[in-house]
Amino acid sequence: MISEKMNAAFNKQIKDEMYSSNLYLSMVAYFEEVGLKGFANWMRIQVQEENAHAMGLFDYLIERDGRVIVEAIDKPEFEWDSPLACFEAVYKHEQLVTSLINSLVDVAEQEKDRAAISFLQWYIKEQVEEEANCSEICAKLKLIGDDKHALLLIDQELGARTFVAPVIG
Ligand code: OFO
Repeated sequence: MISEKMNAAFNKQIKDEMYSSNLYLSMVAYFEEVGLKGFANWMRIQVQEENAHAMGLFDYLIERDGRVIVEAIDKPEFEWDSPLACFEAVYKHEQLVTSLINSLVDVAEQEKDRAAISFLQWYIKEQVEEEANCSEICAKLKLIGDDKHALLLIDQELGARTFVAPVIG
């Protein structure tokens, strides 16, 4: 069993992960529109990762005899001035998600839900990786400035990213 408060907090996080998925899907469309297929590929994989994060919480809630309520998701942004502006938005968003995961752990601690605290450790570690990945790409984009040739090299590099289904929990 899971407490009502914990159940509601999990449902909110499922919604927030699905928002992340939609935000990155919107970024796929942006990168496709500007002809950066490698960046678009990186974002497509990010969409799959966010779906996996949401489903990890979804399945966990069911396993704990909770009740999943699928909530409406806000419309994400869809326009950015440059690849750097887009990745800065990703970085900012992932920092927000880190704070949301921390708040979810706070609820688990208040509820003395040891099982949820243990399960959520995976998400805490994942956020470190999520922030590091986009911060690294932001740094590269800042470094190259207006160099289009270097941008295409980064595009090629990001085009090689493949999806590896995460083992959550
Ligand atoms: Fe689910 O980690 Fe990004 O948002």
